[in-house]
Amino acid sequence: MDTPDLEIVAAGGLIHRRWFLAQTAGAAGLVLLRAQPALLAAQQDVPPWMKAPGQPLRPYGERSPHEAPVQRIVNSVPGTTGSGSARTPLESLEGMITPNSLHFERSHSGIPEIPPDQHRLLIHGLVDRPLTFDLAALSRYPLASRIHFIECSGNSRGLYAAQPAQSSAGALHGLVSCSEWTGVPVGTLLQEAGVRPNGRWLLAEGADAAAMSRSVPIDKAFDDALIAIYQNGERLRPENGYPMRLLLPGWEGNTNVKWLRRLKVTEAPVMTKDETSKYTDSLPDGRALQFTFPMGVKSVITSPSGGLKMQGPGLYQISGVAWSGAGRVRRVDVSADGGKTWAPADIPGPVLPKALTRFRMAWRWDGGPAVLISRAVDETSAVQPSRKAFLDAHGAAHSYHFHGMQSWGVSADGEVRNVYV
Ligand SMILES: Nc1nc2c(c(=O)[nH]1)N[C@H]1C(S)=C(S)[C@@H](COP(=O)(O)O)O[C@H]1N2
Ligand SMILES: [Mo]
Repeated sequence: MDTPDLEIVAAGGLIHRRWFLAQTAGAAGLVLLRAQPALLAAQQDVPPWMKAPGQPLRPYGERSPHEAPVQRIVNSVPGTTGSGSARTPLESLEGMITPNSLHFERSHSGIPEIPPDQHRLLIHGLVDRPLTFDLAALSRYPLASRIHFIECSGNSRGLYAAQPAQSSAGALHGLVSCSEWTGVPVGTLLQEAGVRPNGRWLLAEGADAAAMSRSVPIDKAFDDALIAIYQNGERLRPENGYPMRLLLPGWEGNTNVKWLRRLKVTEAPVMTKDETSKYTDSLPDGRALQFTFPMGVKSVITSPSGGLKMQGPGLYQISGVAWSGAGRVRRVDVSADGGKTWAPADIPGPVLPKALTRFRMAWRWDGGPAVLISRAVDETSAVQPSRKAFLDAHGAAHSYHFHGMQSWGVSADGEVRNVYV
């Protein structure tokens, strides 16, 4: 199946990213991955689904029943209703967009069932004119559409464990998803309300039973914050904040307040329960950092993934996602030998700021043990740290904002496992 002109760029069989260009350009000397010999006879048989008309048209789409095993990974806190999270099965998805039905969910007190005509957003506090908006009013403002990830700052927390947890990419890292969000820039609404000169922060409050609330510096609101009312073209899903949520691109998931009902302009942070009891970062000297807003530069290999089995030696396409709360992903390096040698992955694009970015790398697996790692670099030149470097810098009590590298060990029998290097 292989041809001799594969350009090996790093140990363990990593192949130069030019290989992808050659493939998509249809260049001569194509290296076919897994094409089967033509089964002409089989194509001449008329399958049952060609012998009668198919299913009726549907008013709202459903995926193929054969894809039903692709599910969010649900973990609710025992003894609560709806408190917990459901992770995106990253290993089952491709590209950069998360379908709405598989966007991760994280809720502190269940998903409120909100009739849109009974929901209001109030803007008050240090403003000249307090204002309220309903969904219909918001929908008439000039809308902006932007593709951004949301990542919970508790994502990848499993990597703090002393022993590597045996999980899939989604179970480990699936508290990140990426959508096209459409809504009204928060700055537009604040301008209409007229922020007083001493207005420096916003209190954002949700309409759930937790009244989840966070303080947000007002500069972020005027920079790129949205009141999102559409998600991938349709209205938000209830679990993602219907009818409206705050979207703070690149900032820790928790600040993206769902079911948004109030923005109060204040002089200083309000110190809500959600920002004092959680989401602070312990330091090795016992102190703690509060308000770590942008999410660090990060990448995850989603294929292969823990829990999957390799199909024998040969050519594979390593695939993964990278992102940064600081802007665009500039480069992703991949290693197949546990970090001794690296080569840049192919980034086919689009590459958008604060959005999941797909990378791929061709790999000839020789059937021996290998350790696959990815490392992202963003446009500010921030480099994703190794797990060890991240833990050394933050100390044992830290439990949020993990963005160190993760490694998949591939054994000779084809098992893929989370390993520490
Ligand atoms: N009102 C409200 N907003 C909320 C939450 C919540 O429980 N209530 N959870 C927060 C957390 S911790 C995260 S990570 C994100 C998750 O957004 P998603 O559920 O749309 O993925 O929403 C945030 N906004
Ligand atoms: Mo979160």
